[in-house]
Amino acid sequence: MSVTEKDLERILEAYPAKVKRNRKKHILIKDSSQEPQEIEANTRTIPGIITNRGCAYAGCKGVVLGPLKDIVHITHGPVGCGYYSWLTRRNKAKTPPDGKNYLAYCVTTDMQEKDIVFGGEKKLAQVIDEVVEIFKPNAITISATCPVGLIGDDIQAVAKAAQEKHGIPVMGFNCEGYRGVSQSAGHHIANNGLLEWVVGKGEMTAAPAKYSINILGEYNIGGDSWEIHRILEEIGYHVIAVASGDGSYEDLKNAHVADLNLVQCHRSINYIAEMLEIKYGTPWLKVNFIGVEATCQSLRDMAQYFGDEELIKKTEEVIAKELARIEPILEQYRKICKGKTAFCFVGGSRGHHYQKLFEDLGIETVLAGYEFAHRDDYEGRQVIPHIKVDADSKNIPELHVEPDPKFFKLRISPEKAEELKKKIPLSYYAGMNVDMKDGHVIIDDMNHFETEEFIRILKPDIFASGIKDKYIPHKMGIPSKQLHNYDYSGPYAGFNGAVKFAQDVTAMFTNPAWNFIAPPWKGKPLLEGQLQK
Ligand code: CFM
Ligand code: HCA
Repeated sequence: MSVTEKDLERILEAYPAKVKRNRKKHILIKDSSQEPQEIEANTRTIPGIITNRGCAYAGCKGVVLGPLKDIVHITHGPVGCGYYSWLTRRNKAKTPPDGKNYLAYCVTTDMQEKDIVFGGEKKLAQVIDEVVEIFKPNAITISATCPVGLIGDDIQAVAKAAQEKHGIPVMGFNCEGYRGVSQSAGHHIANNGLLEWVVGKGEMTAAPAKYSINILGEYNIGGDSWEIHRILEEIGYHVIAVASGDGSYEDLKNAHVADLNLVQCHRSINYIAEMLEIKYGTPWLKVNFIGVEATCQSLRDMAQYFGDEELIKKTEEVIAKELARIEPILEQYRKICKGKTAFCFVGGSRGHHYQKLFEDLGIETVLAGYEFAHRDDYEGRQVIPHIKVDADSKNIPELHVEPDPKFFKLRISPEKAEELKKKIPLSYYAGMNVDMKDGHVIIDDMNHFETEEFIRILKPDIFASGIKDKYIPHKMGIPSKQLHNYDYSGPYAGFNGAVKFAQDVTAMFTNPAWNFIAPPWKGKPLLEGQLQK
């Protein structure tokens, strides 16, 4: 089953002319003879369309800052924003011996009408005092939600005064929901703040061990980063900081001394990776620990980067051991998964990353897309050399960073880093469009109407996406897997994660419940049809 240009035309026909013109630019049928195919991305969703996107606050507080466990994150705004970003993402964290893990708490100023009318600054200052008294955290963040920006509370002034009063870092993030067109703008705001106020503030002046690395853009959803740690530590890497899954203010302060930055989710963290390269000369390497093949490739790229014979040997040993352990298990699941098809529509990197894991199991991704990625996530950085083409980069000012010569001396030259990047295929970040097969659909900011239409045509065996659209395919009789929070499961990263994923999707395919749901196209006429008779 595939989608033709005629099918696409028919789907878009339902829209008013202007909307049709807009949406057409966000949908591609992959055709490698046309490479590079351009797609429109990171532009405003048309009002009235049911999108899966979130807001700048979600990207800043929910995604990038939220997982830092020794910080109390205050949401300044009415209660809903804090409440709905409270634990739903399933970013896990272990409590360290000092007990500083505040992730289970939802701290908000709970603004009321009175605060909206007379201003919320006093209330915010009071909440900070209470937080310091009760928790004594290592740092505090304040994230502003829409009404705060509209009434003009000066959260930066409150943060500054509180920092002086309490003697701990208090960081204000102006991530009001309406900034930018999606959560992507919030990533950028959070990245700027972390580089300005956290990274580089630690005492370390040199890497504490051989092969010291940071893992950027990994959020420990369902325990992913624990599995990645397990593998890396066995090979002999030393992880200084993770941004930001199971991460902490204390670790992130010293991220500037690492030899190499791994970039797992490029979309949410590329700004920090690039600023670290400019300021401290730390090169970054794009990795993907989702999928067996992808994990092996990433480990090999890392070993190549350091170029040490011992490390290359140890990497191969660990890969061989892990594969010998998991391959026979995966082979059992492949018997059921092989030949099935999937839709893979997630935020800004998983729509691409998870195709590798499906592929490991013999499942082909026939439609994929991102909610809020930028063009470079689709087309690849080879094609689009810099993210400045994008809308939110115009709205969110770049943070000005200067090279710090002390750290440059510790590293390989930028020329050598460039040379290495060319040798290591994954480090040149190839986008989704590069990997998808001809005839398959690539779609940006897919909405609920289009979801139904494409399901009707392609009838996938599994639909992978988020909570907002999960029940559309369910009602159509198609199993649906959340790839944001993994429903209640995980980890899905690395070798053990691949096994867990195989087990979960196989259980979905074999669940007899689906036999009791008739998709609408197989059943009775729809209500409208009956009324028209
Ligand atoms: Fe990066 Fe993420 Fe994603 Fe993302 Fe997100 Fe997420 Fe996601 Mo949900 S940071 S872009 S803003 S990989 S929260 S852990 S699952 S949409 S694809
Ligand atoms: C967010 C967080 C989210 C939402 C998931 C979903 C997550 O964007 O604010 O819509 O299912 O991963 O928790 O992406």
